[in-house]
Amino acid sequence: MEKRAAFIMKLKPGCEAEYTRRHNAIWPELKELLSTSVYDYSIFLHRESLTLFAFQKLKGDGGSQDLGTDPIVRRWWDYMADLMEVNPDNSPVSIPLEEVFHME
Ligand code: RM4
Repeated sequence: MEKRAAFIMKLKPGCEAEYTRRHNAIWPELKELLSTSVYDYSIFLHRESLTLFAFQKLKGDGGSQDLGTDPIVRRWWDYMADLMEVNPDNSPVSIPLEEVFHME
């Protein structure tokens, strides 16, 4: 059975354009690493609340937010920390969501 995950993150005010710009130029090495764990990965923005909604399908048990031990992800999180609400270690505050409906 296909595994899916979704979570929300928070953008800082005035950072919308830069967040999109940096993601449009995502590092190839990060994309390659993410692809080992997830696919069909999208992040949507709710502008009014600056809430980022992330959806991804899982190749195994973990998702993108479980890759924090990898130096590439650490470097990316440090790079993005000025744009987002983050934890003390610069990982983005990520709130997992519960799937309540799915239709193939
Ligand atoms: C997000 C956040 C996530 C990462 C994506 C690519 O802003 O840093 O952890 O998987 O970018």
